[in-house]
Amino acid sequence: MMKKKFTIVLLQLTFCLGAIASDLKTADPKDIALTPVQNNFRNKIDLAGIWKFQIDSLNVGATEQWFNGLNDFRQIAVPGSWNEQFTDLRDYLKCVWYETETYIPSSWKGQQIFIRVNDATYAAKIWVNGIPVGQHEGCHVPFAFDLSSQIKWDAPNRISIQVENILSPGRVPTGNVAGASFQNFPGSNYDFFPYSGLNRTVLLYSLPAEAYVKDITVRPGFEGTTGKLDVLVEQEGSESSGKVIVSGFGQEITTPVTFKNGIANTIVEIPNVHLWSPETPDLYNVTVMLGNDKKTIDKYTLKTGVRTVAVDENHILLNGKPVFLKGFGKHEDFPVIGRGSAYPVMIKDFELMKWTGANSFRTTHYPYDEEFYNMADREGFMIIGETPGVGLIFGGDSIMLAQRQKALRQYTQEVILRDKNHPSVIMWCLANEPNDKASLGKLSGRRKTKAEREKTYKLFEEHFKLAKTLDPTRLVIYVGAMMAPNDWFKLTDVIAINRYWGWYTTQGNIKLGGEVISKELDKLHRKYKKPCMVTEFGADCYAGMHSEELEMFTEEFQTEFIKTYLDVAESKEFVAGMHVWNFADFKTSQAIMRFGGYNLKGVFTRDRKPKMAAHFLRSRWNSKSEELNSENKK
Ligand code: GCB
Repeated sequence: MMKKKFTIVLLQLTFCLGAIASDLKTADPKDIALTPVQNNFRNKIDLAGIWKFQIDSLNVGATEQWFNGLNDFRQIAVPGSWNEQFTDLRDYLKCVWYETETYIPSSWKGQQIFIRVNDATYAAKIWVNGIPVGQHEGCHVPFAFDLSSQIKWDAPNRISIQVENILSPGRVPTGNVAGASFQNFPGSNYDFFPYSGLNRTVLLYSLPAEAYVKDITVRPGFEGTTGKLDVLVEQEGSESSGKVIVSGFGQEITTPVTFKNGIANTIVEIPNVHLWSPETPDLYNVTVMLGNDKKTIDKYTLKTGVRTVAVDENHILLNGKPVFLKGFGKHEDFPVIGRGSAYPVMIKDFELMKWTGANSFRTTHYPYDEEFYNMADREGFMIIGETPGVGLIFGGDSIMLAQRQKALRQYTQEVILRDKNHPSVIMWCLANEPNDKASLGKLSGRRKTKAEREKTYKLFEEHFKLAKTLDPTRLVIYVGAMMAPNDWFKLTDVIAINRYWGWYTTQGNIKLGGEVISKELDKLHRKYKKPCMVTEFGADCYAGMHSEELEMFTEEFQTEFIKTYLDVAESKEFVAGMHVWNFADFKTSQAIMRFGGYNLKGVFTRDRKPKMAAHFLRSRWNSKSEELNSENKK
């Protein structure tokens, strides 16, 4: 009897596991190309609010069919990181389940219904009404699935999302790397807290069933006073005709297009074009309509700008003229919210960046909520858009290495698909401080042989080739620290380095730090003949700590450190940008170097109060002499 019961349970379990493994589709990056919008042809519902939440530390939820309803749940706010909302879950990174219910308006009947999760860090699986929908791996990038066949009409629909953020050497960013130089708890091999869960909103949206615009790629350029927008449209369906309408500044230019195999391409000329720049962040509407004069099937409008980006030996050129990038590396990080989207904080950050006189930032160390890019487009900020490629180690176990390579390829595709039409994004950063060590266990161990180094170079080169193929219009960089050979800079458009001479090395000696960075920049430029940027430099500062003589951790030291680096940059024509690390103090895993579990290199505190360095930057970046200096460099 016992044996029979056991066999039945086993069969049920096998069936259940089988169903889960085979029925969860993997997300198709192509489905995230266009941000869901509301218009006459498309609908969307934002599922932000209070959801049910249950931890599943033994990972039994799928076999016990928690997708049929959570029984022992607490409440959680979405968006938001679970680590900040619960007193007992700060360091918990294993499996959890989220659940919510929603009606789908009957007016959506006959349309294709999708779900879009804007960030589930790190891996997620979705069920709707207990039916498996799909899965995605990777943090801070959206994914979407077609739910049309799983939903119920005239009844609530249960949406169940399982998420886990287990740190692993095979994931990107990497975690729990044995023998890594960075030893902390939780074991992130990166210097920001591994905030987990549904950090951004979840949307339901509908698309016309007959055919819909799946992707629009706008590549801008200009000749003289005429703008040229190369517009590529991809549709899902077999509609043969459509039009592209470009409008703005009193003009409306309509171009009919014909689709062949679902693709249409046209070049729209804009006379007397308004170019996008930090001083004039002028945006055009690009509307794509599917259908003919009698019937419109779908319509999608995006905002974009006309501008070009290039480099010469010394400068980054925006619209053919040198620009100097003044700004910060940042984080999406705030008390209680963790890495969750919080638009008041975002607006405040833009206000504070403008207050300092900054004109750019890098989305360290992952792509941010899409609203950051919309804001930057409108406010005239130049963005270095970064993938989550942090802690990339080009060594160790070959299976893990292959997993990391795969993850970076996927991220590059997802990030470019999502953000390619933003004029504010002038550069892609594929990786922050990749590491070329031979093995994971002995990170400071033996150097690679020449053959091994050549192999790694090829692996890294693949990512640059992919980025340039997907987007030939932007600059592509990686940000180098000491752990990678300099010849990787052969791959980049701009030499970008993170340096802390005077802080982690030559500790406390800012003057010496300044001399070292100066010589290093000269050497790099002499060798590679490319414009250079210091994409990170800074010192931790405990707000309110002071000293008469310069002393580490004080406001005076941080200010002097930043000033010294800016002075060095100002003396060199080929330095095209300086990004202070960091805009604001932020949460990290616990480590001896992270007082209270914070990186204190912010020029603002975590709650956005200015330190002395923020006031210094404000006077420096807004001063006439600074403007003259930037002018002279041109
Ligand atoms: C770096 C990393 C950044 C760290 C920073 C620091 O080079 O890119 O993630 O937070 O140094 O403060 O140590």
